[in-house]
Amino acid sequence: MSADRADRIFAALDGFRIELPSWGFANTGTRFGKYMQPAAATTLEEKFSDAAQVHALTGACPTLALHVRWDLPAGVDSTPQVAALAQRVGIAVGAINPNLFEEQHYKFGSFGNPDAAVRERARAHAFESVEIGRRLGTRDVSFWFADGSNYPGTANIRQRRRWFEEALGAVHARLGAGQRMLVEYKPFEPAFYHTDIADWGMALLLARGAGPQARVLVDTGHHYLSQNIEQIVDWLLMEGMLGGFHFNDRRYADDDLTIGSIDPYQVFRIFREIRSFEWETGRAADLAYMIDQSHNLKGKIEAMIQTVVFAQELYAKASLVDESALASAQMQTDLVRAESLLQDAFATDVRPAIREWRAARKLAADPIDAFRQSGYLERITSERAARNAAGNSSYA
Ligand code: LRH
Ligand code: MN
Repeated sequence: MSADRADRIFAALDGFRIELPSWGFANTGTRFGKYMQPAAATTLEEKFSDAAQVHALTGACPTLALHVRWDLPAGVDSTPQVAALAQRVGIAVGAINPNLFEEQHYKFGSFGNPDAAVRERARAHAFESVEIGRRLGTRDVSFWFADGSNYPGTANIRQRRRWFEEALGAVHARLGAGQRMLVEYKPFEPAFYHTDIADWGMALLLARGAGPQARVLVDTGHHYLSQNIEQIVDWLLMEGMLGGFHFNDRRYADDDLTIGSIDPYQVFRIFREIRSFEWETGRAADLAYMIDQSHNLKGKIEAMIQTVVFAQELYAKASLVDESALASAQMQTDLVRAESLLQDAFATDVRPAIREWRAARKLAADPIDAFRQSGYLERITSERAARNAAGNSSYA
């Protein structure tokens, strides 16, 4: 590989950071059961400890996203303990994700619930989540809503939009100067007739309506299979409304599989559009790269290491595209030349250069192998197995 290409990869990796989800280390399941892993994390301490392992081995994930009800049982009163833990472990707190789903009172929605008392409770949780973020000094409060309906005619879609606009505006008013609110869309699940924030356009209008510190979050698993996600990314970038990503992979729906396990070219195309936007505008896009996966069958820490390593490889490949050569090929409608600039970069084996980057940054050449040699898994398995064995794995 030429020195210039190796330099591009080194520069790209030095600037690449991806945030880990605390819930990716915990025993999560599907509708058809939860398979308990003896080494899975249950306490926030364990989630931070596992995240520190992944960061120590990959050098690319210094922050951990938290889900309020799952990680801060005492809400805002948990913040001093969380701040101390993050300090001690050396992993900073990342995006704060409110839980506006799961609890019984959210059966018919949260911000979109016809019951004003429930909408009030949802607002209170959202306000507390903003306050948690402010006290922990984190930037993003990341909102996803399960709100929607299962049967035609059972929900007033226009009225629910008006309730969302009011509530999101009220939340925005609570943001501190350095905070952002991210609005995540999803076309379906758990609602199977309509979802109140179902696509990028709805999220864009609601975020823009909420205020200048609101942005749209793109979860790669939240699209119909035939949608062109990188085109949506380009439109949101041009609107200045793209806040970040939840990366994962899928074969069918919101499968939350590990990045690149099904369609690695998809994430490559997204990274490439972002780098093309940065090349065109001459400025870095202000984006939060985050992982949102649930590891039901793979070992959770190995799945996370594999995910970060693969994201680094795809980002490195995207950095190899010569954007100026591509721009002229596009203008000359030299389709084959243009396409091959992407395919050549994607087909480039960047792993030797990444191993050199790891060595130069005093990181393990092979993070998965280093993890397997570390004995960490054996240690936490003996510490956690008894409690995880007691865990409830049934759906019903
Ligand atoms: C919803 C979602 C959302 C999270 C949840 C864990 O599907 O993508 O981002 O709150 O997964
Ligand atoms: Mn998500």
